[in-house]
Amino acid sequence: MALKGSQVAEHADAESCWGKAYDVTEFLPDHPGGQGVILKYAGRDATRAFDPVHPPDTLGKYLDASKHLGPVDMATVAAEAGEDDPDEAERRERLARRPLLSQCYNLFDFEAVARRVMKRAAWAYYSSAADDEMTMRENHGALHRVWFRPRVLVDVEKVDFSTTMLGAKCSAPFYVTATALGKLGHPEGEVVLTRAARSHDVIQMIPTLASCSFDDIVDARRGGQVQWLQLYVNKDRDVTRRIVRHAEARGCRGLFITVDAPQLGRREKDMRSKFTDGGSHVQAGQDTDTSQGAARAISSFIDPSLSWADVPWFRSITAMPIVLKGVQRVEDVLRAVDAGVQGVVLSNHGGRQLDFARSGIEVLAETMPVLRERGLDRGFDVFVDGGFRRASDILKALCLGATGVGIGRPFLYAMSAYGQDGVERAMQLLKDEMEMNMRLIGCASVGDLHPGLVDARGLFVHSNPTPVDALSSTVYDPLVVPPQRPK
Ligand code: 173
Repeated sequence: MALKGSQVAEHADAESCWGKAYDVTEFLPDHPGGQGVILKYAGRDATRAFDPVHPPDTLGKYLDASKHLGPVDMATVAAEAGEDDPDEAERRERLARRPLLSQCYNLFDFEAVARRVMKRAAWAYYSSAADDEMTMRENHGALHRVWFRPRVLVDVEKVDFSTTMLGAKCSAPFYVTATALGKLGHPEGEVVLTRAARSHDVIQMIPTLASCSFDDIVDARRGGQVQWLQLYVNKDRDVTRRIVRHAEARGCRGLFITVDAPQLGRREKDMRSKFTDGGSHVQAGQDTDTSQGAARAISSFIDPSLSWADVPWFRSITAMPIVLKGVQRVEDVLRAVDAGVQGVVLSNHGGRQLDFARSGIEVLAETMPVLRERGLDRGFDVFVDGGFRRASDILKALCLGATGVGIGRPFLYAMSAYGQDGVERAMQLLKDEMEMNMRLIGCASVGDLHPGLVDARGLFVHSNPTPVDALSSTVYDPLVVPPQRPK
């Protein structure tokens, strides 16, 4: 039952527990995600479906003010679409019966729980990666090719793994890296990560495409808590300048410019889950392209013409340290040094962009000897992310010369499954592992870690690149030898 403008107007003095009504009739054909998904929610409360996948200013920006009909009494609105859905009822049952938080002992446990309790489309969005997902798997697999060469008989009674990143002190050598659309996993979104990061004195990188507004995420900060901004560069440089200056004015202590996403990768799990979304059949037979999904639609502002020539401009508009996020070869690290930025993140975007991009840990092992040889390794921060799940993984990167390690999906999974408590436990588990492993390696502080403590020779050998479950093997029709002729 659609809400009438006149009905809404009667309640113009309503307060906070009231929702808002919009007339999107004329906008329907222009919706980048297709009409079907809007029609599915017509006359119902669409807040929970809308919020996670639309930046907070979307309605203000794309829907004329005359279509903002005003507040509406939620008690008179039909239930959310999906509440009568048996799959959803089963999911809620699984959520209610999920393991106790105390039964999660490592970051993989959160992933396993999240997979069972998250909404299907949200899980598909977070977990998916580009093409055959080779790089996503390689990210973690590569860490299995680095082994320790521990020292013994070192006094490790006291272990200190606090460190400094871009000049800011933090309690551990990992940070919460930027990931988009936090409300897909938790109704409160990224501020949950902010609160957990605060209680652990861990740095948080705020994503451009957060579900919460930038100011909400900054407002959730307390005391001297450190935040950085991850930036997708807008084609409209005035918009970009405004975002950067605002972040600086609000106290962000680093600007991480994403350089690995001139176009968003194709993540097929994500695309398929959108395609089978209940609303999509409304468009059956029409030529509307829903396969792009929300992520591609909301990323259309990203400037694919961004180049090295733009770096001086960024340096001119901000005093924040600038870090290029998504660098994938030593030649480009050297270029970044020349360009006068303060660091790089060796990253392939969690395997979500170029499939067969090498792991960050491999690029790190390629990079650091060159930087050291040229005396460029001091005062230039080299971060790495992708596939890190254990403190031992993080320690391997630190031994090879990384300043810090970004953790993305695992904190999203912990948040999706258990909220703030989950993220805090995930951070604590990493710290517990860190303390133990530092002792066992024979290092009392981060400054004691060095390349001699690892054997990384296997890192560059991609000897078994095809997983047994690869699509190519699933669809492969084996060759056959000629059969015997019948009698
Ligand atoms: O990896 C991503 O999904 C990502 O960076 C992104 C980019 C644009 C919109 C949504 C997500």
